[in-house]
Amino acid sequence: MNRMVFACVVAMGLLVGCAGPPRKPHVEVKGAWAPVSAPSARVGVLYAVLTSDRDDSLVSVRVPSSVADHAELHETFTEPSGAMGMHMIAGVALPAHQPIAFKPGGLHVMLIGLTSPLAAGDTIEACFAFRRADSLVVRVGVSSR
Ligand SMILES: [Cu+2]
Repeated sequence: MNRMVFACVVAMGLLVGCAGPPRKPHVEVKGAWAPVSAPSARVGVLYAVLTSDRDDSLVSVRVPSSVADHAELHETFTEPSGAMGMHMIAGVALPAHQPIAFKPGGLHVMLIGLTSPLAAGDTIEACFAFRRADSLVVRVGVSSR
């Protein structure tokens, strides 16, 4: 009898140990790059492909004030007239295991108020913040690709 009680206590201890808080998603950011900006440009742009292993969303991207005043999440759209425009969005859904591409003509991170032009070979450290996953600091290379 005593032995059974002991066994149950141990089993419960193991269960509690396994329960813990639910695991956070992990987001992978690949191929981050920024095009070289024109000498007079006051805005720049960042691209990357984000893949989360659980449902999550990107809520913001921050860059050092030495690079730009701030960064915004933008989406490009085509008006019925065929003209292209873009607007700021509050966040980007990252469904589990689905790569979400930030690319020319689509989603992008807009750098507003560049302190100096983005030159080939520069590296920007951008902080990607998510609804659930831990924030990630991503090294973004500037290239003319
Ligand atoms: Cu934009």
